[in-house]
Amino acid sequence: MKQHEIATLFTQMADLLEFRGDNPFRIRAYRRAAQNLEGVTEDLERLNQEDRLTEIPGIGRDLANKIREYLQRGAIKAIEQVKRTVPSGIFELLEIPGVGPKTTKLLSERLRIASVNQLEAAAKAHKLCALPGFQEKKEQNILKGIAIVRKGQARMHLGIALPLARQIVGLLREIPSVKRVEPAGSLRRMRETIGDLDILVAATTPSAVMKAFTAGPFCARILAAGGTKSSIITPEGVQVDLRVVAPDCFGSALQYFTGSKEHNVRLREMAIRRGLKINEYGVFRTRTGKRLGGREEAEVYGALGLPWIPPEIREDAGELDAARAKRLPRLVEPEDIRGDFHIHTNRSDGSNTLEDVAEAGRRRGYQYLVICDHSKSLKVAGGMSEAELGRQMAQLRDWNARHPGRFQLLMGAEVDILARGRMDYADRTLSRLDFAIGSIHSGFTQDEGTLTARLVGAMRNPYVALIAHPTGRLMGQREPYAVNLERVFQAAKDTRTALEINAYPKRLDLNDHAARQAKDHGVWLAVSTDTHSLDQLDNMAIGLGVARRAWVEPTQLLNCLTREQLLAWIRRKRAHAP
Ligand code: DGT
Ligand code: CA
Ligand code: CA
Ligand code: ZN
Repeated sequence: MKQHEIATLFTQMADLLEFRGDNPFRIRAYRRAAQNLEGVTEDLERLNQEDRLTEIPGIGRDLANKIREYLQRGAIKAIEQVKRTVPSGIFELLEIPGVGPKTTKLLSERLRIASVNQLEAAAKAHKLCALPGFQEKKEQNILKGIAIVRKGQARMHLGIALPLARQIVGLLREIPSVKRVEPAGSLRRMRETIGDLDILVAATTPSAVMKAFTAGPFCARILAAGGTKSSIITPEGVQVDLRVVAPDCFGSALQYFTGSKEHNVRLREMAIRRGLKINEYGVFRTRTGKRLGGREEAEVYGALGLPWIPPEIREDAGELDAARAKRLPRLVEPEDIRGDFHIHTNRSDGSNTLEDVAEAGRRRGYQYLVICDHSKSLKVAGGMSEAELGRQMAQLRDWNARHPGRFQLLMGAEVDILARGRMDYADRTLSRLDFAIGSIHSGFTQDEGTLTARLVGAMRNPYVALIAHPTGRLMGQREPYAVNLERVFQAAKDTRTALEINAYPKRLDLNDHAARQAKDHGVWLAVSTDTHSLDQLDNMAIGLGVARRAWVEPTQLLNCLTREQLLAWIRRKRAHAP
């Protein structure tokens, strides 16, 4: 995780230098270093010990020294110095979507704006319109951006919450008297955003756990510290609630603190009707007070005659009725996943070579990865001409030939959907691919009819197997664009096109709610990670969380097909096309 911290610092440095009007080469060097650091999969400490930091692309002697300094002191002097020359409110301004270093500079020089509040006041008073290049619209966009940032700051996405929770759980497990540790709350349910982390511990001496927790490296501030309950704030500003219970109550406490609140309310009502009482200490007979269980979560559900319900669907959205009728879905599991569909390499805007990506996919035990770099129109992301696509295809076939076996690469492309659903490559080119993805990367502000027609048009193309990130939202940055999802689902069903659950933590697109609707329409779904650097292959777990929250079963998820079945699925779509 150190590489992400350093990459963030380097990006900050580039923004600050740009704000100050520094040398463009220096700015670009920091930006490139930041991007390449995100793609580093080897342990940075080890690279440092072996004096191999300069092997990272874009890292020369000077930047290597800065990385080393960060590994040793947790800070970089040169960056701290530059930071001191800039008012602290400038950092907040740079967080606002659409406000880059150039705009920030202009705002600061012309209007002396140095904080989000000042910017908000100026925009509301229409003072920004006077600036060169500013129009009414941009003023409105800035206000929207401020609202998005404020909304986003209140809750974090799973890409932040999951690694942090894993780290804390790992440290707690090392405390001697600790028997069991599980994250609970919205994180265990894999909600797309998380308010705070809830962690449950079973231990014989709670005081020792509390002490270790509040003295741990992840505790920056203590909000409350009691005998069995405490709340802290981490250095990142995240609240963590810890509960310690006796091992005998772990199951009932886990059930209680996993929620959702609505699910628990319904469950307790069911219990009361059966003469039972459920709380965090166990299941009891109301009349006699006899305890029926609570060590394991399944005992709580079992006492009500119900099968155990997976946390991801505990939202009071029909799961209790389904459990009672013994019709719970058989949710997709990590072991069902045989491949990933949307992988970028350094041919377009990814960080890794095709070889490295292939190795990583094979090591994960997959049967296939679909290599999908950008198509020619998307120049900002290094979109490929037909000739480049041909070279990649040759390289891919060559890799497959040199590595016969269970795992093989499939040739794809993430092809831009242009006006009226025309694709960025001609059908003749698309027909040579194993698997084409259609994506909208332009015209986000078009009206619903236009955007929906583009998606539907793309799905009618026999070679388009999957529509990527169907609503285009980016949490904290961009609202979904206007599409009529009902019509999209219908067209996906009619044309046998799959819809993506993009697992990139800021996207999660389709989201849980829309994915469940798609599933109910009989549409095929595919979880894909949209990997740009190798560690992002792990986001499969997050995408799987969305699929599970959407009640998706293996029979409707493309990832569960073997390679042969997938190729047959593609042939069926092609043959079916109008
Ligand atoms: P969050 O943190 O906003 O993302 O959502 P949760 O679900 O993690 O909510 P949180 O942290 O307030 O509480 C964790 C769990 O504890 C919650 O899912 C259910 C349980 N819980 C908390 N307060 C109550 C309550 O007042 N009544 C009931 N029945 N359960 C509660
Ligand atoms: Ca919580
Ligand atoms: Ca909480
Ligand atoms: Zn992509």
